[in-house]
Amino acid sequence: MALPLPLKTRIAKPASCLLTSALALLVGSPALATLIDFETTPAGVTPVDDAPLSQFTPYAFPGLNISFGLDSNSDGIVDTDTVFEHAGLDPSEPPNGGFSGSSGTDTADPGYTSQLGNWFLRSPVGGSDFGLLVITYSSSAPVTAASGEIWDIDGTQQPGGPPGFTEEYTVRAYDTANNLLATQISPLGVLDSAFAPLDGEPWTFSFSGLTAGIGKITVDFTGTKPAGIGLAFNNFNPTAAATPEPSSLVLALFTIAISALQRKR
Ligand SMILES: [Ca+2]
Ligand SMILES: [Ca+2]
Ligand SMILES: [Ca+2]
Repeated sequence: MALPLPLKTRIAKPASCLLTSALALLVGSPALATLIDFETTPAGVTPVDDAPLSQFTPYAFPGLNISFGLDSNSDGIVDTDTVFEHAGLDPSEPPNGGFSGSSGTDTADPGYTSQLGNWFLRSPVGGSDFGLLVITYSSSAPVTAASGEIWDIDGTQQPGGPPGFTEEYTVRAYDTANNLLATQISPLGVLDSAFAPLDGEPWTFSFSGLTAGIGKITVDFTGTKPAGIGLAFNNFNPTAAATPEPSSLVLALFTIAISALQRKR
C-alpha cells in the first residue's frame, strides 16, 4: 500500500500561497499595533469622563505623532479640545454624553459592545455643530492609509412621520501641503425605520493607496440637523485601512484554496 504523499507536495502552489495568506491573517496584522481606541490617554492612563484630550498632546508612535482637535469655526485653525467619553450612562448625563443609541446613552447595540470599548472621543457640546474634527499627522515617512469609526449616525424622521432632519459625516484626507487627497461620505442617517441602521452602531471610513502622505484628516458634519449634533469617534488607525472581517476573509481564502485543490485532483 502506497503511503500518501506529504501534505506539502500534494498542495498546488497557488493553493499553498492562499493557505499561507489565510494563516498570516489568522495571526494578525502588524498594522493594528497603532490603533488608537481611546481606552487610554496619550500618557497611557485610563481617561476621565468628560475630560479634555488636549489638542497639543499627541498620541506618539515611532516616527509618528497624531493629535486631535476641533476647528470650531472652520477657519483652518484648531481651537477647541475634544473630550473623552465613558461608554454607558454616567452621572453627568444628560447633558454630558456622547450619543443616544437604541440600547441607551453611549451604549453600543448588541454585538458591538467590545468594539466601542469603555471609552471614545466626542465633541464637547452636543447641542450645536462642532465645526471640524481635525486629526493632524506629524510623521517621519509618508503615511497613505487610515481608518476610523463614527458612531450613531441617525436622524429625527420618525417612522411614518414627515421628513425629519438627517445626520451625515464627510471625511477628507489632505496631504501636508493641504491638497485634498480623498473624500468619503457616510450613509445618510434618517431614522425612518424603527431604529436607524447606524443607531448605536459604527460607520467605518477607510483610506488606502493615497497618492501622497497624509497631513491631516478632517471630519465634517454634513447632515441637515440644526441641533443635537454630536460626534462619537472611535478606533482610529492612523496608518492602515480597515480590513474586511478577518473571519470571513480567512474563510473565503480557505474556500478558494480548497476548491483549487479539488480542481488539481
Ligand atoms: Ca457616558
Ligand atoms: Ca460623560
Ligand atoms: Ca474605545
